[in-house]
Amino acid sequence: MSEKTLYRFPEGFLWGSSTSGPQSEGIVAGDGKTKSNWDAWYEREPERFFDQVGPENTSTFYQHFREDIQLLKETGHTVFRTSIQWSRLIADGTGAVNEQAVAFYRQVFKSIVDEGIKLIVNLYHFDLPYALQERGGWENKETVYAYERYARTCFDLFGDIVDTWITFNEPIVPVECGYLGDFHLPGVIDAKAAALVAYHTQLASSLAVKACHETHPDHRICIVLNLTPAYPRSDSKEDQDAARIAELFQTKSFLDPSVLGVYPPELVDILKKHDILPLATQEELTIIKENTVDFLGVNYYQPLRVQARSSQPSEDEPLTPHYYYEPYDMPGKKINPHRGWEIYEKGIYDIGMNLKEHYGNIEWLVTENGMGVEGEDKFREKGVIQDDYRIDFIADHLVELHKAIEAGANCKGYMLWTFIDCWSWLNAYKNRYGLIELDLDTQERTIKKSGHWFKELSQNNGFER
Ligand code: BGP
Repeated sequence: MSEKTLYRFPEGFLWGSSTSGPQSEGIVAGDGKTKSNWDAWYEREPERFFDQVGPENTSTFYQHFREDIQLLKETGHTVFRTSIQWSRLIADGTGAVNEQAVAFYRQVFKSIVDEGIKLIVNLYHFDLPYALQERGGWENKETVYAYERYARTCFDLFGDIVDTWITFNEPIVPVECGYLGDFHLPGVIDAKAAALVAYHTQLASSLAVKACHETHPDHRICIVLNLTPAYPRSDSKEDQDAARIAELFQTKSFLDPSVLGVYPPELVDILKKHDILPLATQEELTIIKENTVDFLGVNYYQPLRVQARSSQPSEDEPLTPHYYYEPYDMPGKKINPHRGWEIYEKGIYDIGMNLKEHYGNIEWLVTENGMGVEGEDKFREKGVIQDDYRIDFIADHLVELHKAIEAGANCKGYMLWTFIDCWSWLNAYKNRYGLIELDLDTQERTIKKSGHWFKELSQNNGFER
């Protein structure tokens, strides 16, 4: 029999999971929540959502948070991240503060902290108050300043309980899915708007960092990015160029200004060439320069594989990132068939090395990684879902993370997506990600095999295999 290896993590390494307000809280009559972009979209086109399950039916954390926080303990959490819903806290994004929401979030945050769990609170997880979307959303600079006010309000209202914050989750996703595709509102193809939305989001993030440091100098604040490395099909110059440009759009567009305080010159040149460079004032660029994040959250699910284009762009081809590269469907890749995402564990090691070598070895946490699986019911034995595939998925990634830490990566924790099966945007409840099963009919919660395994992982600060 081959000998087992022990993967022990550095002392104080954090173990836990992430969720978001819009994916977990749900809506209860009389709770004072106003409409978000997701609520409005579901009202308009429920058929776009898997099984027509919309955002009001998310995993009822609003009613069950006490029980859920106990479940965090039972699954070994030492860290937990959720988000405040802007549309719940501030009527239509700029109106009165909803006192019921204040009471709700204070109770939730206090209960988590009282359990000795490190709490990280995100201000924005794809959920814009719809009233702001109707006035142009992130294309309108008004949204930037409304967000800054919202961030300051959160620091004021909750800063006595919460000391670790996130400005945005995966800000490139609403840009790609809403302005270069139709998976988020407004669902248009408009590269100029995409560039403007990305710039305004970055400015808002930097303003939140500034506000946090001004009002609570002892607090720490980060941005969460999906730092998917871009891997070229081959060593050819064309494929290498494709990968470099893919990274400019997909990762460096937020990573560089957030961590280094400046945009990559090559990205600026490309946007200039296409005449879509957003107008930025010197004052705004100084805000971005002077207000970089204290640490990074990294979401990692899949690599980005690219190749050079097979044909030249036509005259009237609209500008999208694919103007410069094509996705590469690598033969023989390992895949999660339910989500259609490649599984490539080494990506997490490469992220760690990239941050070490090019971003001053900034401190980071894995803030999302996980495996969404459809039809988990068939894995039930004696009432418990035997999700060995999830345990293997986590362990395989942790082996690479461990290697990265040994090679000097400054990673301080691992957070799974997610602790309980939750609603996932257009996919609603199609793919289940949780350590805990959620019965949609009864709202009953049952720990899966992975939840018990995760507790041991946390208690032992590592695992053997
Ligand atoms: C991330 C989001 C999460 C979550 C996760 C899983 O990009 O930050 O909100 O949804 O992906 O993806 P999906 O729900 O699309 O399967």
